[in-house]
Amino acid sequence: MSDSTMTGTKRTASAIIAVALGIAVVGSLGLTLHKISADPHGKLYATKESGTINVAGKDYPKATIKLGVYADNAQPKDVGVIEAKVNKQDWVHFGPSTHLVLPANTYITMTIRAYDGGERLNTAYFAKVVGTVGGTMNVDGKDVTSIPDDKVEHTFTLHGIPSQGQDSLFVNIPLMKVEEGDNGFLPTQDPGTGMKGHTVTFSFLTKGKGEYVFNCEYPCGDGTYAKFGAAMSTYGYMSGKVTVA
Ligand SMILES: [Cu+2]
Repeated sequence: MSDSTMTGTKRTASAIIAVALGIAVVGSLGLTLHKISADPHGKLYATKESGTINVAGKDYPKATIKLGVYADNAQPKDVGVIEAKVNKQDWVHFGPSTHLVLPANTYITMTIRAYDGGERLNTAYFAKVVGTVGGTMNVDGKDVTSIPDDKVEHTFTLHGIPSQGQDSLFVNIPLMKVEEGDNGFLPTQDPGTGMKGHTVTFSFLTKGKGEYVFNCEYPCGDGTYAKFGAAMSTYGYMSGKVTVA
């Protein structure tokens, strides 16, 4: 049937159907996007500490937060950590949550216990410590400013999204890999992880309120997109949100 033979009623009806279909498509897309961006594990709040610390002549309140990096869903239990919610996919992940909430204008001390193996970074830059107080991080009791770029398991890289009208915040922490032998991971020298990983501690200053993200810059996903697929491109594994509130 050509347009000219279509009656006014029929034309109206097909227009309504087209609009309804459009709403259905956009609506389900919106729901999918909302589901993807929802927090899979809820928020992880930094713990405020008493007292202040003086950095460059200014006093800051203090807060701490702890994260882990695990090779798969079985590893937390293996190393003595109980995860409240197990991930859908059996992938490498940060835990117990990938939505961190930090107080504004505060001296944050973060501890990451990292239990995975690794290889060489694509970009050696991410083997350097960036954005911490003093420019260092502490790895298993030793202060360092970088690690060899072929000893990296993952990175904790915190940054803003361009074009947002908020204070900039950039922190890069390379996480030392656990060496592997023929029968799996070899013991480390770190009693803090029961000799199963590395304990990395660092401090940085938050500025004003804002929404930031963190991700890993070591391509640890599956084969798609040069190892940037799967865990690297799915929210809640190797990336997450950081709300400064
Ligand atoms: Cu990673």
